[in-house]
Amino acid sequence: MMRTLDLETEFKRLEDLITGADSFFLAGHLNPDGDTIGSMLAIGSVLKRLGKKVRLFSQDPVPENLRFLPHANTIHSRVPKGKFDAAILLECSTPARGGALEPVLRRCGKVVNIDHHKTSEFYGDINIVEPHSSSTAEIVYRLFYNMNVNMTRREATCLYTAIVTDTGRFHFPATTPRTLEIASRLLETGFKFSRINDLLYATKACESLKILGRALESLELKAGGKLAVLTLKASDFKEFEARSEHSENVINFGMMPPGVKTAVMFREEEDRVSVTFRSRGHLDVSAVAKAFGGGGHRNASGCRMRGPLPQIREKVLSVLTRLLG
Ligand SMILES: [Mn+2]
Repeated sequence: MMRTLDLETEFKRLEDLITGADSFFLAGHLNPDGDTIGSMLAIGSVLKRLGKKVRLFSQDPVPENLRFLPHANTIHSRVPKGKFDAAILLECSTPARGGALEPVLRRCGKVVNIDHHKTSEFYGDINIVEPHSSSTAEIVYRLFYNMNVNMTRREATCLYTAIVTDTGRFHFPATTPRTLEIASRLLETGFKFSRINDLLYATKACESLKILGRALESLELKAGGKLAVLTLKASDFKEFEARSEHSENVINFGMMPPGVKTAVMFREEEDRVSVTFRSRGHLDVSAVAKAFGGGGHRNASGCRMRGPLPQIREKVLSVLTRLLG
């Protein structure tokens, strides 16, 4: 495809833009993750070292577990005033993924789209879209490499965090020999990667641990062991003074019992029930979520439904057991 063949040209055009421009607006997607925040901080830092004026933006706040990243506090959640020579959008399939960016993008000379999602809409003046890349950070690494940037330890920390989180600790299928090679090059800068892993993976709020315990107690296996069901009631959250963010990633534990093909988690909220799905292989849980008004990816999806928990559970479980039967 032309778009893939043009990638090197696009990299070159971005290099030229960086050389010629003085001010940059950087933004990532809503509910930012490690890849978005890490990539943004690394580019921001390199641009500043090149003497550029840089403004970092995320409409939603930086998640608590990523606030240790160098200069994470320089990411603003208020749309800046004034003009910029260029905007660089990270991981936004469309500009709307970044929130209310339109007004500021109109004040930016050029728009650059850097992404590894295949759903990207090529809306930029420059589009560096690499769906086979494990993470946006891998693309950013390549940009720095082409530019002969000597990365600092802090910049390497940001890119490493982006890669390790987006690959699920080098676990997801998008992880390639190249991903590991880049991680290795980043480690060579000498940052304390064991400390970073500790902060990312061995540090958990007490509320999260309590909620995880309650969710695991609720685990049920259905459909001959192919379906795992986790249930969290509103009273569980109340008891531990926990919020819904404390149950993030709990669903993944449902996929652990041998033989499980699909996991579903029900989370009772004030007037709704949030339902999260995971699957391995070909079972498309995005279709299930879509049938109930939600969406997502083939192996990870979710929806929110109105009604009492027992009825919603029954409805969803009957669809899933039928699919797995
Ligand atoms: Mn990503």
